[in-house]
Amino acid sequence: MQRTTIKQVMSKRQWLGALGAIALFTGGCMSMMKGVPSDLDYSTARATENGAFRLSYKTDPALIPISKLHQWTIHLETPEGKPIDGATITVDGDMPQHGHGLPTRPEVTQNLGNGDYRVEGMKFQMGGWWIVNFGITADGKRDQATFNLMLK
Ligand SMILES: [Cu+2]
Repeated sequence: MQRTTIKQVMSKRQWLGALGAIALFTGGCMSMMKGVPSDLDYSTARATENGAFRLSYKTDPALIPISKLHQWTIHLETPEGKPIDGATITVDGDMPQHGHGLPTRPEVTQNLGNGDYRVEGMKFQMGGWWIVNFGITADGKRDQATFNLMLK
């Protein structure tokens, strides 16, 4: 088809749809990046929402791979910095712009001691903005922390 013909025939909405399809084809989730809030906090260590704990994470490998199973190690401590062992921790991930979560069900599989915990089953199937949420129950308290990730 010739360009002039398309312009005449297609409505604006169709054009946007076609452009979106092209962007998705060429850039995957990158086409959605324009909707990512500009003030997101990408820090890997933070206080939990109600301030009950502090939580941080490291990934292995350090550069998070796409579509590949990998491990995280999280570190849990009191607001004063004392490591907490024996916590019950749940993991979940989501792409807020896409309405889908992780393809896996990651779990904390081991308390490594000194407030460290191994998380297995992490896998992100596409680049873009992800949130990873940890629900923590420890010392008779319950709190959660959400981390933002921008994967490429
Ligand atoms: Cu997605």
